[in-house]
Amino acid sequence: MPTSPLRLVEVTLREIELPLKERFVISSGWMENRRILLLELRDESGLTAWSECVCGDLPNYSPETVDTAWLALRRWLLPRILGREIEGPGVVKALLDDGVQGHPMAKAAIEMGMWGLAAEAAGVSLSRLVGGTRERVPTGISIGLQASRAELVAKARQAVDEGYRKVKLKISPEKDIEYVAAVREALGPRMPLAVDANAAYTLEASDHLARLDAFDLIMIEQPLAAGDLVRHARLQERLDTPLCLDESIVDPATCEDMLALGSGRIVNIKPGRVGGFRSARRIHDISRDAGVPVWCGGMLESGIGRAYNVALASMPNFELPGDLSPSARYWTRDIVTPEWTMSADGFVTVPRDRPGLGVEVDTERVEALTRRSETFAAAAPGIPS
Ligand code: OSB
Ligand code: MG
Repeated sequence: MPTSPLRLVEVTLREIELPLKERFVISSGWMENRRILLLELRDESGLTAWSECVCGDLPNYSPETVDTAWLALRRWLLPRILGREIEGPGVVKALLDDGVQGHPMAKAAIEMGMWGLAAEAAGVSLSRLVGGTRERVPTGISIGLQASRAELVAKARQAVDEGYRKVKLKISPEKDIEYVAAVREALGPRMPLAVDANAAYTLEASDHLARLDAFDLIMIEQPLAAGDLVRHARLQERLDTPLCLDESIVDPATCEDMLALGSGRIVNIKPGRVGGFRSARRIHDISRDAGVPVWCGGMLESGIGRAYNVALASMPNFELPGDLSPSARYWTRDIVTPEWTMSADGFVTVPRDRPGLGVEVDTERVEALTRRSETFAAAAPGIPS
């Protein structure tokens, strides 16, 4: 869909603190009071869009954090975008990559915000702008590591009762086989079940991981380290269960490498992790052409980040349920209206007939939750170069 040029005149960075209903534990760390970095972008015609930088507080999932992203945005990334005439959101990633290595989540926050702004400007939904076709997207839950098998089973049962179409369990070397066995036993053979190790294993654990084949899992997500594409391929040869890569897929090239090496058979796409929608859409297309299904992962986003994930997940090759839980799973109250909800049969409706993100940001609540903010303006706003 063609869009008209954009020129950003002002961007406000804000850090808010939003307490999760319960602590979320993964093999590499945990989150409780979610520190969330939000961007509010304004273009020369006065349109605004919000976006979310999905980094966490600590560099356990990826090297980036809220603090490194703030620094990268203010020092290197915003200065090269502010005030510049930009053809469309599709060119933003290349502008941000020129001379700046890494920082994909910081880059994605700007890039996705530009998609949001472009959707506003064109008067279409983000879903339509990115080429989404689904009216509603199937939803899965990601359940953090629990203190006991009984607690995990209770959480998994509750998720099934709520209508979730996929249950993903976090695992670690201390909490894997017995935990998965207990949940498979409780949910029966038909419930789509997956596990996510967040890179907690090494290739030496191959025999141990092969025991997971007994539970008919739809995938094992990221068992080995992010850079271990060759080792994932070795492991995949040993396992019947498909491997899915999350941390490893940082751009379209790593997705191609995964396919060439046979490092996995499913891709988790998180637009923040890959530097934004342009890369996410290319990974979607590359995977589709290879017959590899993708699904949309989550980073415990607020309702703002969720709007982007839901729009992306409405694209055709997002065949598996995404980690797109409704607002109430994470927060006592979200920062958008309406909040994101899930139907009793486990779908989130894509707001295809509302322009832009499809939700309103509760700016008063955001203000009340703000811990710091900083506004950056273009040197000569609105003056054509
Ligand atoms: O590995 O998918 C992951 C949350 C934080 C960091 C990494 C991951 C996750 C999740 C949460 O699994 C999914 C969600 O947002 O519901
Ligand atoms: Mg994961």
